[in-house]
Amino acid sequence: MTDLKIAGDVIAAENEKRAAALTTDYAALGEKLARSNIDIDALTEKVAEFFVAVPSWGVGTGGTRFARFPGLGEPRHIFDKLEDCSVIQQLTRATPTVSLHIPWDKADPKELKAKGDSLGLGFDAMNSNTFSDAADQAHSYKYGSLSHVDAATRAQAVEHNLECIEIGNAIGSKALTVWIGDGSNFPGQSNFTRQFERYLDSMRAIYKALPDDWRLFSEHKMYEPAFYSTVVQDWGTNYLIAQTLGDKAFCLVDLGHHAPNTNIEMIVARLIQFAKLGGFHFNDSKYGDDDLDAGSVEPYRLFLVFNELVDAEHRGVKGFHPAHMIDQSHNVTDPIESLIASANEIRRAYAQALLVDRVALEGFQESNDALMATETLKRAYRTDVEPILAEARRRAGGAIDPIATYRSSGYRARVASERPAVKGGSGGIV
Ligand SMILES: [Mn+2]
Repeated sequence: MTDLKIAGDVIAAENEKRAAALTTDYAALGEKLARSNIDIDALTEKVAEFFVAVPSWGVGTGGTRFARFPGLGEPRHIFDKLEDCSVIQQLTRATPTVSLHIPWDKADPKELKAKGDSLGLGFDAMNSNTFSDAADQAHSYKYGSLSHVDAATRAQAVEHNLECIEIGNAIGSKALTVWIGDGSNFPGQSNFTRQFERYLDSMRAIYKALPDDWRLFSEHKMYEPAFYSTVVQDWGTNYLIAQTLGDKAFCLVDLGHHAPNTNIEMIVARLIQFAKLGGFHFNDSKYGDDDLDAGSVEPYRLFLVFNELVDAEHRGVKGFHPAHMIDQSHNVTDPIESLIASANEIRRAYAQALLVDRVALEGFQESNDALMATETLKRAYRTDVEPILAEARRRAGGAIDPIATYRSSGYRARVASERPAVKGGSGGIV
């Protein structure tokens, strides 16, 4: 029996208010799509089967290096975080798994598994943390972790990743994501070649410990916390890592980890072509690694990324099953609302990409009809697919309007009374 945090009658009452309008809108859209020989129900089924993992660290209020302004009823530990994640899943039915970050979420794996089971949640990729020092660790990561000049520090960082695999194994995870903050702040501070060689050696040790049915994701990021050079700075380096390590190693693309104006959808296409796309951290950005909500600034870019994913799906690319995860920092919103909205935006981009007439597009590409090719994409993007998204949620037992339903449930006020307020002030990106 799943322990549901939002009362079923709240969802039913909220859905009741919107059911008739949804039926009308869904029928109208169905009629419109039928004129293009698209079966709306088949589309709704596909959308309903598209899932994205929620990051455990996303349900707490984030911050910047300047300050953090906590919200009400912030989760105190991983078990509170899992409850918040279950609310997102209950209302959207798009987020049945949670991605954990160790040591932040460290707890007895049996208790983690039991809590996940009770809430109807599974576990997605594990995330290691060697970009900050844990309270009791012997060697500091101030000057790096997996690529540190000191062998004992590297060994400690490798050991931590092995522990993440062990915990993940006990709770049903099948992947490890490694992102490091290693790099340098001054020209000359580090030898690029030796530093990368040390990183590869450490990653080889982690790769060796990976269970057969696991995947290892390395995540690139252009800059920050190191501001002159970063060891895994871009998709080229990331590809070299995945290629060097072996078949179970893949590249993870965090949408916010590129220079502004980078053609991310093209990077995605390249990684798919060479079978090294491991998955995504969805978010949005304007300037850098802003960790803004997915689809909030550049929804068309999100659509173009999904256009590549659906193209690969359409072509039946062998072994294509990228992991979908959200990685955002919520500074000014209720994190649960941001994650609900983001999960919906991600599904929206997927639904729009499914609407692209791929036969027509290929024809326009082959005949050099640039205008009609781009119009083909725009036609799909301009379609208001909200009735499909809402219907997918409704059919799965979720909310037609998940944010309105969340607000009327009073969940935030309830947990605010149960969870003592956290002091703000200190910086910290989560
Ligand atoms: Mn990320």
